[in-house]
Amino acid sequence: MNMLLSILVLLLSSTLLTSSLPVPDSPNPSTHIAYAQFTGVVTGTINFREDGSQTFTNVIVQLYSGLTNLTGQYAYHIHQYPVPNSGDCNLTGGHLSPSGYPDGAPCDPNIPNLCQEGDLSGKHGKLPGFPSGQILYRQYQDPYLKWVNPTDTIFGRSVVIHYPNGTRYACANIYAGYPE
Ligand SMILES: [Cu+2]
Repeated sequence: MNMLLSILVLLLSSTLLTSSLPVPDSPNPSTHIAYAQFTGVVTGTINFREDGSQTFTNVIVQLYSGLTNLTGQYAYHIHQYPVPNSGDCNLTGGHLSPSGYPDGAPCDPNIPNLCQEGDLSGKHGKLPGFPSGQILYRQYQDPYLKWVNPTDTIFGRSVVIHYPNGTRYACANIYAGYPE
């Protein structure tokens, strides 16, 4: 019993010791975090977070409802402009493309450097329709999204999800930080 107790004390103290040590931080902790929150015909969030070495952005797509065409594939992109107060997705301009590739230019996921930066589904695949009660989850790393330069950054843009026939279906602004 005494031995058990001393083991317990040892475990506890080592836990305390471990937790009181400074946590090593990455050399360049990222402040580049953003999200788009869908609250209309589509619900869910897309989170963007640049890694500490600033070489890629980690993207997490989590949708809860709205992609109701179960046999369809939904394209989605970062568009140039934020969604206006009217909520009209048609007023968000074309795709974010600092490299200058035009909308409609082919995007081969095997040659993503030739894709528009904002063409998320071109580079990483379209989103499938899914039944209610399920969650659609996608996670990937994208080295082409930019954060700093005002003409390149994803801050202040929007994400548009297109219906399988191509029409703009849902849109949400990209804001800094995490959703509340
Ligand atoms: Cu689009």
